[in-house]
Amino acid sequence: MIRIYHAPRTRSVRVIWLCEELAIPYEVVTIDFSREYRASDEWRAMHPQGKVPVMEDGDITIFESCAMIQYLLDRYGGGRLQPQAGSEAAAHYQQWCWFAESSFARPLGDMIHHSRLRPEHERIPGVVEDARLRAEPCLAATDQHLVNRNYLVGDSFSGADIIMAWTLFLAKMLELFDEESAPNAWRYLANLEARPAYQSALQA
Ligand SMILES: N[C@@H](CCC(=O)N[C@@H](CS)C(=O)NCC(=O)O)C(=O)O
Repeated sequence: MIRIYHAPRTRSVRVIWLCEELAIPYEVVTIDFSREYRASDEWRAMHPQGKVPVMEDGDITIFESCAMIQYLLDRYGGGRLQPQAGSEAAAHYQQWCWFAESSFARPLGDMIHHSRLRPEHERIPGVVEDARLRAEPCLAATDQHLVNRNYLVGDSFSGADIIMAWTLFLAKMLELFDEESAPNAWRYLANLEARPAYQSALQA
């Protein structure tokens, strides 16, 4: 059984969402997202940075949400929700997966740390402004790519959209864009958020 260590409104939603899309059984273990618990030896043994999510499948334990997405697609997807390995579409699929988490989500994480997660005395206001400037070109590139498109790659929904949706969710939460400033990203996110599998994942 796949076990997903989860905290509401975190990247574990990506993993639950994918399990729902693929209709594969999984179990959710909701963890205490407090700083104290995440710094505990118990949780550090699960995740080296004390973050969420973590996933187990039998003897396999994985941290990093995008690795979980790729593992689940490769192991249980049966060719669904990702292009054929080695194809041109797969190159773009990989590009958008990595862009969404390693380039776009990174400054958003800095903003969240220095405006919400850290205690006041550890926050550096300049980091928030710098991160906003780093996030803006990522948002613009995403919005531009989505002109006349419903999905990142080709005409079909894929794992890349699950990854990007959560990044855009964070950007929206941080009020980095709205319907006027990035209309294509806004429409794209609204369409993805309407998917029943996403709605189920939000209830976890
Ligand atoms: N690249 C990691 C990022 C994990 C991450 O930043 N998780 C957030 C919740 S969505 C977290 O645990 N934040 C707490 C912290 O950074 O201390 C992944 O995709 O799993």
